[in-house]
Amino acid sequence: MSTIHSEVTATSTTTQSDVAESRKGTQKLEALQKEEKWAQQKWEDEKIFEVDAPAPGEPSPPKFMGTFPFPYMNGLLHLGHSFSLTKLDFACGYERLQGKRVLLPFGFHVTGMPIKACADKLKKEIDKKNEESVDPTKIVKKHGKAAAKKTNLTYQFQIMRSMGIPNEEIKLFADAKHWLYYFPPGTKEDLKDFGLSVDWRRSFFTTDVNPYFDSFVRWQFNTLHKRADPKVKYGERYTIYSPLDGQPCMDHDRASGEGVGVQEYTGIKLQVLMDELTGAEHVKDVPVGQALTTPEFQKALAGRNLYLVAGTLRPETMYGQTNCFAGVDIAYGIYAVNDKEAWVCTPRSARNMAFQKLFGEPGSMKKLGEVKGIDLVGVPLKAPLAKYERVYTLPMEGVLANKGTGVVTSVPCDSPDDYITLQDLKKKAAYYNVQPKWVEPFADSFPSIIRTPNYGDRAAETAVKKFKINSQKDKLQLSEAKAEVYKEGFYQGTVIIGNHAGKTVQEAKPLIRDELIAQGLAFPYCEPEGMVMSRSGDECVVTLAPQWYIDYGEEGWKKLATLCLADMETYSAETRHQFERTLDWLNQWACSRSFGLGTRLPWDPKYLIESLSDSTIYMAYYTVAHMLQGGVLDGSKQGSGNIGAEQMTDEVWNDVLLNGPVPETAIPKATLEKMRREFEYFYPLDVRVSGKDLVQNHLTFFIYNHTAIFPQSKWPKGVRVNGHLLLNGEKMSKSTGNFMTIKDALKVFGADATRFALADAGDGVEDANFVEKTADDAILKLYTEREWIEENLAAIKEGKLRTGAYTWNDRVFAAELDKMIADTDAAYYVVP
Ligand code: A2H
Repeated sequence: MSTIHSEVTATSTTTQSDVAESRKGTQKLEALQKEEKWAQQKWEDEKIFEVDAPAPGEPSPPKFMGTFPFPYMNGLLHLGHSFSLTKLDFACGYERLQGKRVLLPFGFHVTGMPIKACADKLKKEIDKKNEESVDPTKIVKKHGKAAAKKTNLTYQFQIMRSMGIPNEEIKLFADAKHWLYYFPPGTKEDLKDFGLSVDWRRSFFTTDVNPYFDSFVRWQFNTLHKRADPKVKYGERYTIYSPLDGQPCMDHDRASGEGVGVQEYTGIKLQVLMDELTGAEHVKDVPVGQALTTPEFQKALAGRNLYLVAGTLRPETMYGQTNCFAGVDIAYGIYAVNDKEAWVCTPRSARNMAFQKLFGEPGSMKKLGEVKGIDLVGVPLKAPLAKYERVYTLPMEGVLANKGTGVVTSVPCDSPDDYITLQDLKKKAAYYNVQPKWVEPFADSFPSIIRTPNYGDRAAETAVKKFKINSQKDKLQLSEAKAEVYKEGFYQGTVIIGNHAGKTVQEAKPLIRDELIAQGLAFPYCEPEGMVMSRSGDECVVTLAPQWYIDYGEEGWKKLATLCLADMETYSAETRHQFERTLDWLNQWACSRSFGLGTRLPWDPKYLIESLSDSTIYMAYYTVAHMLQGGVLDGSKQGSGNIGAEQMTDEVWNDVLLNGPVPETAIPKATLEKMRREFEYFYPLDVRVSGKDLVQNHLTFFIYNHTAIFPQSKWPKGVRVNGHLLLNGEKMSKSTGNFMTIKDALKVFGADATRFALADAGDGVEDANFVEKTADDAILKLYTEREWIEENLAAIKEGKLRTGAYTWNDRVFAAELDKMIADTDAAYYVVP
């Protein structure tokens, strides 16, 4: 790092003048930091960022309220947070200069699993340490770093240490509550040092540890639930789930796979023609499916019908099946479904099926045997809806073990992959002992299923020719062809075969799927769209579980959200598009959990409300927080309203935030009126500033919930999102060491120079870049500026400066300032 700070720790090879130079550098930094402290103290003493709504009869200036999504407090804030924060803080500064009364409140989020999971992990490590009497760091030494890395094993103890927590304090973090009293106050101090213009009286942290915030979230959920058209409902839903944690694994609970949703397949059951495996005419030249005919396996199978189950996204094409593909190297399991059926699929997909209750009790599975893909080649099958009496299992190179069931049913008419593989097999029949009679009768004479305007009735074949695909090895062209054919078929295709001939693909697809399922020829199968790992190190599955969910995506509600978005300032067209896309696909969201920290569901208190759901309208809480909680984050002291948390009933919240009927309460009327005034004055929220990755969940939830709870006049007015922050042109990452916390930056550059470099880092939704050299240069420039100001102040004092009418130069200078002001206005009042 080429920072002034690190230069001070010069090595012996540095010359005297270097040392002097760098010391001078630190002196400058220290002088600036001293002044920052002085100014920050003055702001605090004079309470300049503490603002209230005007009292009745007082003049009412225009207001501005801006917020930043309260950060999750399992560690310190980094430069990326501070980057988004400056966007908000600068805007607030600008609005203050416009004469507005500006509110910038700041809260801390501790809801959810991660803190609890880390605390529990630490507790386990400490218990183990006591047992084994070894230091946790020695465990790594003992088992080796490589082994630890391989198993993705990082000790919580080490993580705590890397966050700068002294060894002797680490054990305290085995209690989840300790985190709440460590990171939020520490972060508050860092942000004060950063010079953030916050009204700290209104700060709080979440969960039922804070009884005031808890009452607010309970009111919010009751409001969503107790209404003619409830927004919170109960029912079985597909959801990403961690078997190890025994509960849904939402975005915030994931070590990887944030934003990964549920992929819904149709599982097609291709029945193994067991009687034909031995001796039948078409398999007699080569042994086929021997693993399936052993006495041991037959005994385990106990007369069950055996099926290869294929995952497909195109159930409407099943009329065109010509064969089934397996990956030769894939290890398949054979699982009992009940006492009549057994299925062949990958163990990973079986685990998903088990949690979707396809094998009986959730999570239960009975494995009857194993078979390698190569041993399935040639196995004859009965494929539902296919025109052939029997089709064969063939080898395919591109079958992935970690997608679907690892079994692919082949439709050469509409799948370029299937078409080209079949052609390849036709050319080199000896491949894996594939017999020509398993391929030839199918490779060219397959039926047409779907008519398309641009690709005809054999879309896959047309695309393979168009993209000049010669074999399965032309992966790039194949993936292009696949995308084209899929689009063409789905949006413009018409089914030309079977019961639904004449219908569009979009109409026919769900009908054919439902029929296949009703006839027992197929089943719904889901899995995560990509790998999702929980923070407890478990590979997640999709489960079907009864749960409380928020009914996002419901048509009427979606309309309101769309209306809200239409009136919102998004500061860039790209952000608006991202919101529109999210509104398109976002639907039901599981909001109840059984593990972690948070507020309990008021009507079903065995559940906690998950972390993205208790944080959608809390900006309204800021408007009255200071009257409830006496400046303490956990609400353990009463605030200026002298109100007990138990007095904050739903009726009182209704009165304060929704102008509801007068509640029966001991809270004085004047106090309620003052709270209402605070809310009415500062709400709606003018801008929410955040990183762009929150559009797809939090920020869209924020829109939805505002429209469900508040009248239109209180809907949010703006969201501004920014890109990620690079550090010196590289991605910030703890593991590579290219990482900086706000605390570090303040030590190395001080607040002002850090803010200069952040201001210079970028403005749009693309990635921004924090350059340390810019911060270093800012230190020098600020110092020079300070010297110049001091000199001139002294000169004024001594009467050395010219007075009188402006000269031409003065006028040029004044005009330059005016231009800058006009430019600033133009930049803040964005014209879309
Ligand atoms: B589709 P997505 Cl007609 N490895 O079904 C490789 N491919 C696999 C697979 C695996 N483990 N599991 C499923 N698939 C294929 C029919 C079909 C499909 C037609 C046209 C296009 C098409 C007949 N094959 O898929 O990556 C299956 O082939 C193109 C989208 O999850 C499944 O649907 O999008 C599709 O890939 C799922 O791929």
